[in-house]
Amino acid sequence: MYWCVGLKRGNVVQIDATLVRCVASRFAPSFQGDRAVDRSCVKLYCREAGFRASVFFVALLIAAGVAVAQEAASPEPLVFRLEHVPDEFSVHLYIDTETTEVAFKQEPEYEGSVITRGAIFLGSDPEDFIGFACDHAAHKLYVDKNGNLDLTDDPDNVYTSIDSFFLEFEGIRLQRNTEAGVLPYVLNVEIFSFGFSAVYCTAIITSGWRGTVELGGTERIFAVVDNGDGMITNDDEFVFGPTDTLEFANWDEHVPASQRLFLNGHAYDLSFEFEEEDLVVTAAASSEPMGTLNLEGEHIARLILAGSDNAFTILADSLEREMAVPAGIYDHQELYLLAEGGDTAFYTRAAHEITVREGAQAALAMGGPLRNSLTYRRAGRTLTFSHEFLGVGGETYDPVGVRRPAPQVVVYRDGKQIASGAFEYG
Ligand SMILES: [Ca+2]
Ligand SMILES: [Ca+2]
Repeated sequence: MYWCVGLKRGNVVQIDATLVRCVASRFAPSFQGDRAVDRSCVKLYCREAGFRASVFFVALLIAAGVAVAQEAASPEPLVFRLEHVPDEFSVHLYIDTETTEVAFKQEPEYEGSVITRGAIFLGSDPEDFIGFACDHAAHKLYVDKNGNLDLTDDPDNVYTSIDSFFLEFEGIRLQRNTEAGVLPYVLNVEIFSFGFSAVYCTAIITSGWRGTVELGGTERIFAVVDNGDGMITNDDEFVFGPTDTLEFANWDEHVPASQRLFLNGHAYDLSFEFEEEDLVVTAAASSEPMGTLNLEGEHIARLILAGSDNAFTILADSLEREMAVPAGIYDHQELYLLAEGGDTAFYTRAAHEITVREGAQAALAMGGPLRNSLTYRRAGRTLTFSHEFLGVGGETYDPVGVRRPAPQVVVYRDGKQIASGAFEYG
């Protein structure tokens, strides 16, 4: 005799009756296999993993027993191995050339006289920085990779600008001693000087860990970009690769990292462990105290919420007017609105504090419909117009995705056109 068992919506696997009893006794030792024969539907409770699976007994079907053991195990924590990639990302690091005194004990002989010394901060510890010195005339950057304030004792620590005019240094590889062991990071640094004194520097981290995962009911690219301390916290970033659920969103989505993720209605506790150069992510399904977020605006196609203090990072792109979310304080909001017809999207980012309490309702006063707002400023004989898209909470939106022609302004006097112009982007 054969049975059919469905342990996961939309994913039916076929087994025989012997295997049903085997699976049942494995997950619920008190389960009596014979009872299953008398009932049309039996629920198996897994005490160890805390999950519930429904077993539906239906028609005579062909056996495929091995698949069942795998399906039954799916509510176990999911484990993903993400590979280190050196140059996929672009996450800014704090860099300081003014207030942090980097007094090197030993420096190379520079070619020029204009030298910029500074600190690139990795992680959230203010003591944890990488010192560097830039010799502007030579277009060279010296990096104190081992952090001993000696710029002459680090192998492979001199970088030449990739641009003959600007100071742009790429592919700075570091082996960082972190609490999670020695980990690889790759940075790019740019230094701009205006005149003799004003110097502006940027540092981005381009390395991270990336893999394909099945989370929130969808297979997708998932990456973690760590800011250099080997600990994954909300100072870091997650990157979700594009899915086909939103046509406009054909780019990678950066969201604040967290050890708790709520992805399209699925809550996970995440833990991270570095194994050699890989990052192993464990995602355990979790049940959380929930509240309701009322979306007051319309046309919201994607919502990202995040917070500090172990808050969930929420990414939702299938939205209800009343949305169940884990209770918590969310002080980071990002919204994408999709215009009717779906060819133009609008993006906003805000930092309101929204508290969602268990069993209670909270309001998100953001979203469409958008209003056009036109303001002007007069300076002498010149009028400068500004145009903004405003949401229901007064938040401003930028158009993204398909670029439409910029709005035009035409000025008339006594019915006669005297001036016209288009808005610049930004
Ligand atoms: Ca050194
Ligand atoms: Ca970190």
